[in-house]
Amino acid sequence: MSLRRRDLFKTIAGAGVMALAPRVVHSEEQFARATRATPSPRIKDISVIECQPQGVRLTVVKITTDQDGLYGYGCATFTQRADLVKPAVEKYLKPFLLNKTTDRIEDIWQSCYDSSYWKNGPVLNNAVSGIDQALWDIKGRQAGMPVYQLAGGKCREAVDAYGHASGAEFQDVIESAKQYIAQGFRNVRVQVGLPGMAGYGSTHKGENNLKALHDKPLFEPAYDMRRSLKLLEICRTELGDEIELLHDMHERLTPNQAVQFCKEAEQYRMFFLEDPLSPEDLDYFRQIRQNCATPIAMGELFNSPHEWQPLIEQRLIDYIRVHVSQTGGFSPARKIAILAEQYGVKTAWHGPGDVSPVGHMANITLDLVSYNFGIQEYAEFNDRTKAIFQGCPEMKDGYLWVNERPGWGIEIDEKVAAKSPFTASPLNGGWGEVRKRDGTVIKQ
Ligand code: GCO
Ligand code: MG
Repeated sequence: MSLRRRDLFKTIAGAGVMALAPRVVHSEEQFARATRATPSPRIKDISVIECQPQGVRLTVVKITTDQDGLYGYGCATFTQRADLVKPAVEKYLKPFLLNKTTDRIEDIWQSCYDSSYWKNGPVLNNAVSGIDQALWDIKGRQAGMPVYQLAGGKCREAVDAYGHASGAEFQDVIESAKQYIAQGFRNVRVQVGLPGMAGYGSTHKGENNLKALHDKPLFEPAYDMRRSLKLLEICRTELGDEIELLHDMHERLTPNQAVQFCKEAEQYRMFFLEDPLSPEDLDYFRQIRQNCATPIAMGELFNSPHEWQPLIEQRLIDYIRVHVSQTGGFSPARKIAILAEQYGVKTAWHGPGDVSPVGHMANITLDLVSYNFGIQEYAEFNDRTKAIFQGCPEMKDGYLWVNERPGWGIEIDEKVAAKSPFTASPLNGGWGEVRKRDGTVIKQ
């Protein structure tokens, strides 16, 4: 037996791989038989499952292999442009991948990412994410292990999460927060409505005195800034010191207002302030840092390494919170987590309703295996979602628990999914515009 061959033989027989091929290999002959008996699975089909059980469009990619009953699911949800992700998968990635082995996840990720020449856009990244996560699901199913085991195992028992407290008036937000606290949550994101305006995270149907020069949804950033700061003051007083407060600024203020907001908010000792700036204004993070120590979370709109790398490496943020499928899936997100760990930055993956339960399981897997986990955003699954995606992560006392079944642990009932198709909407699931009173369109 040659040296190389002997080393390989030892590896196959080693404890780590035993779980993948639960056969004890004693001789070269047995080795040959074992490897013959377990050929690499090959990609036989790639399909796209679309559904809308909870108001937002969800997209999941399914990879079927040539091995009986071996398949996997990956989240590819980009709800505002959902109809574009499906052809990106079916017309481009599917012909590129058919008959390739499912064994080589990293190689497939790199070659898919590169195959469009132009890259790092939301549609293509989501399509690649669907493939990447489906391959991790398949590998977990082959191993008979949840994906968190393949990524090194748990750093913690369960995942500390935050709920979305909201309301039209300050007291409504306090009541909503108290409901989360009563369920065991230690962390709440608080958002208050703006009378007669289209604020983010909360609605308020009331009137205001502003005369708008248009009939579109209205928003005035300066007013939002003052009302949201008041909310934080009230929450800190009424919810007490033991509760962690979070707030999503949703890139709605001007860069200078964002600096003011973060500076003023410092006194309320928040868990974090989220997305104070838009990706176009990243250089202003330095000004925020120079003015205050409010913890900053950023990144759900990021698609490219050129966006997250400098912020992490220059320690300009405290939490990186990308939308995992927007960055291309579990594989790149794991690399982001590891990069961030080196710089003392924690994770807070984007986890709203427009992430499928498969994607939430990928988030929770990253939360469990990353030492530098910070917090997880939590969105409740309704019964229709749970009927489609069997095995959704469970929430208990403010902690999210991973499903312990192999892969992501989720089975999709496609017949039930077909009963919740994308609903017709004038903008086809896209967002409309929000404008200041003079008619200027603003970021939302
Ligand atoms: C959040 C987000 C979401 C996004 C939504 C866009 O932090 O939860 O900002 O609510 O607005 O995911 O589709
Ligand atoms: Mg957000």
